Amino acid sequence: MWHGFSTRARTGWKPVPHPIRLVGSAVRTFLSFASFRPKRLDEGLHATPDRVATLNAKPPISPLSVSVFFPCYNEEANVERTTLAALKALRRLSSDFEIIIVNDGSKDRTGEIADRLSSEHAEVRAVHNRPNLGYGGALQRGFREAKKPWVFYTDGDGQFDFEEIDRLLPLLERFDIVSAYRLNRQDSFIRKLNAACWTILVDVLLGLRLRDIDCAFKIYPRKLFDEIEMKSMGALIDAEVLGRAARLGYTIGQVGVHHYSRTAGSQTGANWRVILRAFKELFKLCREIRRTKRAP
Ligand SMILES: Nc1nc2c(ncn2[C@@H]2O[C@H](COP(=O)(O)OP(=O)(O)OP(=O)(O)O)[C@@H](O)[C@H]2O)c(=O)[nH]1
Ligand SMILES: [Mg+2]
Repeated sequence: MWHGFSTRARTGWKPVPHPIRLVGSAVRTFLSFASFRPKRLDEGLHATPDRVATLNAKPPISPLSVSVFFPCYNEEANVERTTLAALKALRRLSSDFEIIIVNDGSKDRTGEIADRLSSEHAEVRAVHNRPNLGYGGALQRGFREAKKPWVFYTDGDGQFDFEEIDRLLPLLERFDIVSAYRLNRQDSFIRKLNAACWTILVDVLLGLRLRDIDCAFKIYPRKLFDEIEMKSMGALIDAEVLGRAARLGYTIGQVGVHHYSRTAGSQTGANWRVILRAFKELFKLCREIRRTKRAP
């Protein structure tokens, strides 16, 4: 007779109410994943002295040389404002920067506006995915297009304040990557709850210790993108890049930044298709990352 997942069948324990059995099996699954991965990400993954030396050979933080990009899908109402805000903040911060607008196959006038901004400002470049490749495809394009030793990205819809890049920079003295978290996330309760569960799941599965994996306010060393192969075309891209980087021994610092409501354009991030695709990609990614060799 098949006993399914009954604890009693395998251990001889007394019958317990069904919900408790379910919780027990969830805890066991959690522990088996949790024990699989390293615990202290912030301290690196048992890196050898050679590896530490390579990681420490970081590009200078001052003066900062940085590529900044933002993905835009149907952001005709936001792209100009976002680009001008980026220009203002970066002119203050650095004399060596480029801004890349990644127009992800928009169906509205985003591409046209991006091209105009690019012709008006020498620091601005517009690249176009045709057709739309999804959030992951847009981020991949941005990472690949970046030419400067540091790469910063945020969203193109103006939900973050470029002036807060300042907050990330001091952490680059101690960490290889800085990934911000939203101090006052401007989303519905349900969306925040979904995001919290998603973060716990991704942290457990990928061995990360991050508060807000999907916060679109991060800075990476450019060389990371020569070392990893990115595959996610959807919302999993943030988890993929961070998970692969951690596996290679990169350390990740975190800092809070402010988050603002969307003032124009339409919301797509909470779309069911986006969420289902992220789950599917997550389980595939976990299998794949586990197969890659960890930093020695
Ligand atoms: N959803 C989505 N966004 C894309 C895509 N390609 C680029 N983007 C851009 O990625 C950024 C994040 O998407 P959003 O739809 O704002 O996602 P979100 O911030 O989670 O949700 P909102 O509350 O709608 O702002 C925006 O700047 C989009 O323009 C795509 O294919 N789908
Ligand atoms: Mg948004």
